[in-house]
Order: sequence, then structure tokens, then C-alpha cells
Amino acid sequence: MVIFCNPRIFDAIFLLVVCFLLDQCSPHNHVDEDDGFDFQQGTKFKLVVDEAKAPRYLLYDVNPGEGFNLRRDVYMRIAVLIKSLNEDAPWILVLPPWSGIYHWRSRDIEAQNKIPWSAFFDLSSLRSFVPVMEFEEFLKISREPVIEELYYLQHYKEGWDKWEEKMDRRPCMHNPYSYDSEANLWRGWFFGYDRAVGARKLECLSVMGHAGFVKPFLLTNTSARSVMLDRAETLLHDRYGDSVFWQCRRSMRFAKHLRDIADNFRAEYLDSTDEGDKAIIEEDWQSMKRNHGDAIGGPYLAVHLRRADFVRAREKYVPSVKSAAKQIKHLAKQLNLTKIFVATDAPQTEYDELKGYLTDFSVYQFEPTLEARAKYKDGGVAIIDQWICAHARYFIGTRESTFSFRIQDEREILGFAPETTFNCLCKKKESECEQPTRWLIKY
Ligand SMILES: Nc1nc2c(ncn2[C@@H]2O[C@H](COP(=O)(O)OP(=O)(O)O)[C@@H](O)[C@H]2O)c(=O)[nH]1
Ligand SMILES: [Mg+2]
Repeated sequence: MVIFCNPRIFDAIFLLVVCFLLDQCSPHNHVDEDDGFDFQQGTKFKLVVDEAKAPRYLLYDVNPGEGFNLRRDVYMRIAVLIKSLNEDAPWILVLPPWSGIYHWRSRDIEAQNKIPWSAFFDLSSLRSFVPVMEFEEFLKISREPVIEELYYLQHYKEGWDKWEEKMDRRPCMHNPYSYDSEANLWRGWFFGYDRAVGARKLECLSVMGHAGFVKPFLLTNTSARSVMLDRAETLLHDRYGDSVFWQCRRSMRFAKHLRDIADNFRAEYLDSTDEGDKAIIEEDWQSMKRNHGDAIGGPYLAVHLRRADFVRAREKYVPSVKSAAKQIKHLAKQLNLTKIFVATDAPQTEYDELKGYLTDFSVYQFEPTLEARAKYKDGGVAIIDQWICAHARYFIGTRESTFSFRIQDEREILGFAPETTFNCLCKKKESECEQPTRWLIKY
């Protein structure tokens, strides 16, 4: 039997339509000879007689300069929006492929493009929070590689003196898209897919508000099947740190193949196992609830030493390598730990310098072979580093680094005592410096 769900036709002629298994209703006409439909099976298929209930698709992208971990944060804002939308109508979040990430510069640049989320995250875990699909899947079920409506979010040109939630259609202050009059489509970056994808309609929206603020707009001001919000980082978290935020965060499990590599490294070099660390992972994040202090972690100190662009961009906070080494040494002695794991984006010379100051300790770094780096990509290696840091007896990160923040969340999920987690290096050893806000887990 043929599945047939086209909003345009049905909007016009108002017919009752049978759409079964919401996933199977495409954003456009979709005919699939293999989709056997059997009313006798009753419970297997959901009978929906209202065409308006066919799922809609929300896509988003983030400011091109943003790195991996801020992007993870924007995912959470949009995923919470999707959760809320689904209270009224079925919406599916289309995951933006990883392309052109500023920090991912391994030699084979092409290999760092169009990376699906499944390379880094456990999709079935994400799906137990909200419905998500890969962009490639979205393209497969779309009749043509077209996003119906694209909204480019921007601030207000005139700025603001009183913060209030508002949103207005405004002329674009900056528009990275261009109109292709031959195809009648807007062309742009589209996650590195470039001209292989287009948008039917483009508008700029000046917005000041939380992600949830655009919900009424999506539900009532547009009936497009697929809607994309570009510059989605413009939208704020609905409620940073509440239990829904944490549900979303808990569902963002790293892909199993990456966790396995990190776990093997922990066992081989750091005497760290889930059992010994009291950090057993439950299959389903929803049933994993820990108290602070349940986890003790492996017998090592983990440091996230953010260097590269931070050295200049965060000059006020980022210590010299020598000063960082002093602080690490002091801490390791105090904690009576002889093993130090270093996650860093520092060039080899800086890492060697650091090691030179820490000769009394065993210093480890996860150093993938060229083959492994090609296979797991720069993003996968970053995740492996984060997962190892998340299991240490004590963690110290870099101030204002979202890479460090995501390690802190991970440790909250595992059940570490907050004092072993919310720590950052200071500019100078002697100076008192502000320590990270303790965003404690809420269930
Ligand atoms: N493997 C690895 N990569 C890192 C490390 N620190 C930074 N990076 C890379 O640099 C990027 C930093 O960008 P981002 O994730 O936005 O974090 P932030 O800039 O520190 O807030 C990461 O995504 C990694 O690609 C590290 O300790 N290990
Ligand atoms: Mg960044």
C-alpha cells in the first residue's frame, strides 16, 4: 500500500488521510512500494486520520566559528524546544552534520566534513529524550533536497536597553545565503552540502528570547513541513540547569565505540575501571540516578589544559605552561596521586615542556595513531579525552572552556563529589581565582 502525505494537496482539498507510523510520513510526497500496510495487525500501526499530525522537521545550524562543545550546548536548547513542541504536534529534530569545525584541522580535511552524529553520540540514547534523525536520513525521505523555510536569526539592529522576549521579521543585517534564480532556491553552506541543498524561502528574524519562545511561531505562523533555524545559538536555554535540562544532558551519551577506547586506555594506563571507580554505567540513562560522592574515580589527576586560540583570546585567565605545571604538581602532591592525565590541544612542544616540569609523576596523554585519528576524527579524539577526564579522582579544567564544562556535567552524571569536579587552573599559582559555578545535577 502506498503512503501518501502531502500537506499542500491536503491543505487544499481537505481529505482524510491515513498516515501510519509517523516516521514514515515524509515531508513531501513519499511512495514506497515496500511499506506493507495491514489493518489486521492493529496495534503495530497507529491510525492517524488527521493530516496535520504528520511530523514536521526542525533543522538548525550554529555560527560557523563555534566549536564542538558550544554546539553540544545549542543542541540542548533546540532539543528541549523539540520536546516542548511534541506536546502539541509531532516534530523531529534533524541533526546538523559536523562540518568545517574551526578546531578540527587534521590533514584530511574532507574526512572532517559531513560527519553524522552517530560517529560521536549514541543516537538511541538521544532518541529516548526526543525524536532525532540524521540529515542524510532527512534527505533520503525528502522528495528533493530542499528545506521549505529557513529563518536566519539575528539580534536587533538598534540593540536593547531593556531585556524582553520579542521576535520580529526584519531585513537581514548580514545574509550569508544567496538566491539561485535558476533553481528558485536560496543557496548557502548547509553543513558543507552547499549547492546540493537549498531553501525555498528565507527570512531574517530579529529575536531576543529563550528557545521555547519560538514555539508558538513554529506551531501557528508557519505550516512548512521543514523549517530551519540558522544561528540557533541566538536563542537562550529555557531553564539552564533544571531537571529537563539534565534529562537532555543525560541522554547525550557518547558513542559506545569511543567510550570503549577511553575505557581501555583507563584500564591499561590509569588503573581505572568502572567497578573500581564506582562509576558503573547503566544501559538506560533514565534509570541512572546517583548521589554526589557515589563515584570515587580512578587513581589519577586529570587536567584539561586548553591552549591554542585560548592563549590569546583568554589571556587574562590562561596560565603559562610553567605556571600550569606548578599548580598541577601542587595538587597532585596534595591529593597523593602519582598519575596525571593531560587532555590538551597544545602543540607538542608545549606538552613536552609541561612534562619536563612534572618529572616526579607519570604523565599520560591519549595519543592516537594516524590511522586511529583518521577513523575517529578530531571530534572522536576530543570525546575520548573528555571521557577519560570524566573518570578521574580529581579534575581540574580551564576557565571558561566549554570543553571543560562538558567534562564537569559528565562527572555530575557519574556521581562525583562536586569539589573533585568544579575546579580550574588560575592565571598564576599564587593568585586566588574564581572557580567554576557548580551546576549540580537535578533529577
Ligand atoms: N583532543 C582534544 N581536543 C581539544 C582539547 N581541548 C580543546 N580541543 C579541541 O578544541 C576544540 C575547542 O572548542 P570547544 O569545543 O568549543 O571548547 P572551548 O573553545 O574550549 O569552549 C574542541 O572541540 C577540540 O576539538 C583537548 O584537551 N583534547
Ligand atoms: Mg569554543
